[in-house]
Amino acid sequence: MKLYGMGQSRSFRALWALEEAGIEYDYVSVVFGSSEQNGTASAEYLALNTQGKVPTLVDGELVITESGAILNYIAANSPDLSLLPSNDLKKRAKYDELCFFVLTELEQALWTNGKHRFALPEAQRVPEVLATANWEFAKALDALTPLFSGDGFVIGDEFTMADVLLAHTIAWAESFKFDLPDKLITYKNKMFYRSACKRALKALDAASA
Ligand SMILES: N[C@@H](CCC(=O)N[C@@H](CS)C(=O)NCC(=O)O)C(=O)O
Repeated sequence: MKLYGMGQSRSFRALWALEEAGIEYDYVSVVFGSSEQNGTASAEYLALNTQGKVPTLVDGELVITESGAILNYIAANSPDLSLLPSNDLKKRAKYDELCFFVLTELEQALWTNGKHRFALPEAQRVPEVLATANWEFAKALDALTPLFSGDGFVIGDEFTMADVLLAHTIAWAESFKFDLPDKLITYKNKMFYRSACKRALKALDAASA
């Protein structure tokens, strides 16, 4: 498989997932907004990812461009069957619930904050929206925290791709200097301490060297 990504953006979820899954891959570090080779605005890249975003995963003829879908595809191709609950339907429902919550509630408030501080073209930024985005993030966090023991993994008693998604999103919130409950920080640190995550961080360093 070939993964196109940039640093610890959402593409890091996919890089970490590939390491957890034990799948061989090539990692291509892209340059945002550039129309040069490996730039997200190049015709070659836009042919793979029409939004010019990361991550993009290519497996033969198949191209996938949403981080949640990429994690599930990687897990489904792994010899480690526990990365994506599939036999136990109730466990799978809780896995899907958590992933959709992270992608639609928790992450969106963070992303709105990032878009209106630096990611959108300046003319599109609305600074007044930041207070609302921060309030929405705190609300989503309040909904998550009681459901989450802080010990072990987020779904059942085994590591799944939901842990990649949640831990990456908490790290993102931490880098944006959001207030986070200690138990979420402890959980994120434990997940980032996994050897697969460390290998993914090393692969990033190697790609940018
Ligand atoms: N829903 C997409 C979002 C992808 C996304 O917005 N990626 C950001 C980096 S974290 C990006 O490529 N931004 C560049 C841009 O918006 O031009 C996913 O989860 O994969």
